[in-house]
Amino acid sequence: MNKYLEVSKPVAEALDNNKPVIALESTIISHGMPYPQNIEVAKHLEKIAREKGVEPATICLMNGKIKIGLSDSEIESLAKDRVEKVSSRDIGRILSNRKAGATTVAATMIAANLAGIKVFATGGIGGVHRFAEETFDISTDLKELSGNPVIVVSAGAKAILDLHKTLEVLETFGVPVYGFRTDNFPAFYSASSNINIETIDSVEMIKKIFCINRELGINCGMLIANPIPKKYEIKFEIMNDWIEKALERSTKMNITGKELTPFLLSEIVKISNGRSLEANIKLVENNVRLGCEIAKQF
Ligand code: PSU
Ligand code: MN
Repeated sequence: MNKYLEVSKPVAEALDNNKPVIALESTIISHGMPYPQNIEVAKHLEKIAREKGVEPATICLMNGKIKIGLSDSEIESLAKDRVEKVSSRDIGRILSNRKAGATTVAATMIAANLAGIKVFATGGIGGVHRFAEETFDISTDLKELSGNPVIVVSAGAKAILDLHKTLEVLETFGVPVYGFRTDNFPAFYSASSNINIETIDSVEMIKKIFCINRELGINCGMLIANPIPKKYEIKFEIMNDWIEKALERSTKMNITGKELTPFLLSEIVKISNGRSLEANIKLVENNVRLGCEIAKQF
């Protein structure tokens, strides 16, 4: 085990005994959702996993270590305190200054891979932002998906992004993308985007493809796009209006870099009167359920 990892007792036991484990990220707690819903959600996601017989490993940085598996009080401190959002390039700095950090999809993939965890569930990955042809804003999540053999379950990519460009970059980076029981790339709050992707019907097949890639030395991750359940979705047309308003505000306020995604998410929660938050919660729960089924295959 890498010396910077600190694996909690229940997660270490599960890994030692080949029991299924699912990785969960912490940026969604600290920056993706408002307090106090973020605490409830983080704890509820762990509960869903345990009920399915899968050990949840929520990941963050604390006291100079990459923590794999958190206690309730550690989750609370991530939700309440202002901790930094940590992507790949921030890991070394935050370990060296021993501060707390919430890991993005990118950083969580690196940590999960180091710990030997193969499946990771989140809400939506980061990707290519709208107008990236001018801003060059492309999430490191895409780069780490190409370099870490971890299966990521997500509700497609956040609708605040340019979904076409996001899929193009994933293709360039050689990342397999499959729609779970759909041939349509989900748009986070909406179940479909009218962009076609490859479909996959079973968790057995997901495992099979992942294992073949590993046997060939193709060490990329895999993106499983799992649509939000229809009854909780917000139609793309409604959503897009809210997103455009939030984007306008971000341009006016000159929000860029790592601040942009959290800013847009919280603006959309305000503009939608909390409806986007409710959809966000439902889709993450749905992703954890599917992630657990995949984790049980290993
Ligand atoms: N999905 C959510 N809420 C979030 C994020 C994803 O539902 O807060 C976070 C993830 O941690 C993702 C990050 O990795 O946003 C992407 O940030 P950026 O675009 O700066 O790479
Ligand atoms: Mn960015």
